[in-house]
Amino acid sequence: MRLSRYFLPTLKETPSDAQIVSHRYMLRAGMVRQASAGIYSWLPLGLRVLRRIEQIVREEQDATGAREILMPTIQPADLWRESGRYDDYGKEMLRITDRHDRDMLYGPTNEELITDIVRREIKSYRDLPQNLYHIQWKFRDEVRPRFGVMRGREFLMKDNYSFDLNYEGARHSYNKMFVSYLRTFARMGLKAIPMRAETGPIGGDLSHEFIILADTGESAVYCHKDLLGFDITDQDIDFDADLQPIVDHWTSLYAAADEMHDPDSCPVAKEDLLEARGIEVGHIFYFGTKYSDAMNAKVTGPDGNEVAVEMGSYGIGVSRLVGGIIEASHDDRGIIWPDAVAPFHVGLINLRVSDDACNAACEDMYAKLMAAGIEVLYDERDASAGAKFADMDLIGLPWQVIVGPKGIGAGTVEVKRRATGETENLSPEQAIAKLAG
Ligand code: 5CA
Repeated sequence: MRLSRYFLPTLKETPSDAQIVSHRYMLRAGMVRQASAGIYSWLPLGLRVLRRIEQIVREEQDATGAREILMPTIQPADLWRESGRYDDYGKEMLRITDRHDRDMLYGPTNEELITDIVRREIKSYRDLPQNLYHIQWKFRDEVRPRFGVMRGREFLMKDNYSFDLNYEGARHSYNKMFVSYLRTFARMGLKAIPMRAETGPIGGDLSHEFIILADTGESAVYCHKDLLGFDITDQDIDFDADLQPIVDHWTSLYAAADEMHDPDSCPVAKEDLLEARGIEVGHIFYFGTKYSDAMNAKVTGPDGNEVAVEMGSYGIGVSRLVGGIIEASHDDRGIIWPDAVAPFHVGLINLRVSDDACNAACEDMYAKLMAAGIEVLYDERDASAGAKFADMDLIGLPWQVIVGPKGIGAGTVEVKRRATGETENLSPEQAIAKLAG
């Protein structure tokens, strides 16, 4: 992508209304613009990151055997009257009336709608288990939307719903999501801690939040320091096998929120206890028959009797993750994207667009990197070196290739790793080999 033909409205000044670093950098890097409080437009660079995150989430959901669907954003109120949540949800729910005076709402979550789909189609225990997810915009009319996309009113969520015949099946579905979440966040370059949680308005009696660590996080977390030591992506997981040992292993290392942490009964020895701050990026719930009882979602069991299906729901804050990753990975010059979610892999900087040799070297490099399947953002604007460096550091692509007249004279380009600032002078061929490797 040539920067002069891209839409990247970067800002030099720090926007005054942005309180936290991810919000400031997302505005400054031209990733999003606010449409209304807690409601954002995604500009090209931001959208690329959002899509990357979404795709990792999708791949890891699919790997568990879950099936993707797409439910609408607008839902009929009647389904929520059946579950009793139409009144319970209060002002957080955006209520809409259509031209026929029917009560509708912009979905804050989808338990009711999915239960309606399943109760119509699934009649026998033979059709269970089912595990369906979608990645769709939600709306919650938060009292105080803040921190940019981290606590928005409109936000993108992956929500998955499991349907099982009995508790054992439901527990297995829960464990699948538990393990899948560890992998999902690890693939994004994040350390995520599963923490026993309250169930809130979703209901039920078993729930874990997944917290990524960032000094600026809203929640205080206590856990065993070894929780950060595992790498689950090394393991080949069979999602049909018993996953309880993996879940037990992670939960045995204890993680609790500030409100739930009691120093006197904490099972972790003082020297092993890690006190950190984090951001909730995922939340999983087992709630049994709460919705299936209320909405009459039953199947015929093996004994011929009807039973309400056992359910769970499992959310990931896809748009929140964009901000969360920046909170976890940045410096005072800008964002440092983990490779897996970076909007482009390489930023190619042409330091002198008035110089034929620089242009020729850049064009050649650009063409070859793209031919090698590497995504490149090529800064060929007629701007100062300082402005180009500042923008490239701000938008945080993992690699920079800097091409200037001096280097070209000596037959080299400079390759810089954004995260460490380490640079190397390489021939263009060596640089391509390094970046493609
Ligand atoms: N139905 C369940 C699970 S599918 C549910 O809605 N869970 S939730 O309320 O915990 O939301 C799931 C995830 O969405 C959260 O972990 C969080 O990462 C994200 N999220 C929730 N509220 C917001 C918000 N206002 N802005 C951005 N992300 C949010």
